Amino acid sequence: TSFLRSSAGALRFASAKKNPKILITGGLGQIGTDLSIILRKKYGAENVIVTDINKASDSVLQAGPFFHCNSLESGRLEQLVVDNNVDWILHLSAIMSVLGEKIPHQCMDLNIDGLRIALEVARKHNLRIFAPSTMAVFGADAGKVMTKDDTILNPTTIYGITKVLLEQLGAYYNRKWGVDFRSIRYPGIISAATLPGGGTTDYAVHMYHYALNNQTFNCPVHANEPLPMMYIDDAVNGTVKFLEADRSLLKRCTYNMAGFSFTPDELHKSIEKHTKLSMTYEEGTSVAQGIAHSWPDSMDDTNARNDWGWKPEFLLDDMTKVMFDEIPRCHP
Ligand code: AKB
Repeated sequence: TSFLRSSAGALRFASAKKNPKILITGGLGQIGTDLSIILRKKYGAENVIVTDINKASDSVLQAGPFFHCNSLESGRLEQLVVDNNVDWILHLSAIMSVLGEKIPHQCMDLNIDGLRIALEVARKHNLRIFAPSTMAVFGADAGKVMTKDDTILNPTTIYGITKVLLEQLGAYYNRKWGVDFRSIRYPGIISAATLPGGGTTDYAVHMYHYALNNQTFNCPVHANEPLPMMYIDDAVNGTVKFLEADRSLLKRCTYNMAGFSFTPDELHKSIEKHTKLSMTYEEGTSVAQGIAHSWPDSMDDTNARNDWGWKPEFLLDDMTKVMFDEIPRCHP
């Protein structure tokens, strides 16, 4: 039981409200698609508002409230928050690593200005705000193996730089104004429902699709380059656990969250336990390979496990099995 001060200055009784009202930006993306499903199951469809700059499909429109929202339009986000009496913002819209290197200015606009707008709305209206970080905050000098929460953050990509800023700015809003800012450093996320766009770790999702379509995959990442990865069910279940954790349990705003690590060659072998996949590898150092090599091989998530009970369930072969069931179901 606690008292929160609303934007109008009135005291409201926080525990009286059973289900939080949640607004997701970038809700049609890889994390938002699956996260909104599980949050709607828990809290009711009407309590989870999905927003995105892209047009929603008929099935999305039928699943619950959807609003068009460009995260760079501050008035729009604030209006949606006020009109719908929102308690939590999950600010997911962002441009990822490989795309960010192609369009760095748009990456800075969306990842920095979009975040600043969302944090201001959270501050003004006393909201809990979650915004994802990533292993891309680490550079080659962070320590490759079991990279810790607290280490040197010298990212090489503009995406990684914007995410270091996200972590720092969120922590500042928390210190200065008591904003309940929370963030997770995700590894590469593998999912069936949507194709990720513009990331270094996208290669792994593409391998499943190429295997199912009987096509040869030309991998941009070297066969023996390990990267931390995670199956989407672990990512969204862990995220919900983190969002629901009592703030008093959290000893930091941002946590590493790890699943398992693999190389393209190890994923190839896991896929070939089910079906043949013909593969070639790009010659030399592609943009994705350069980025992948600057990231950790594995991440230490002891703090997330100890502070709020994070525990992944999927290993590589479990994930491969589910992906081969889920991709045909999601894309008939
Ligand atoms: C990317 O590859 O850019 C993302 C990430 C690890 O943040 N999937």
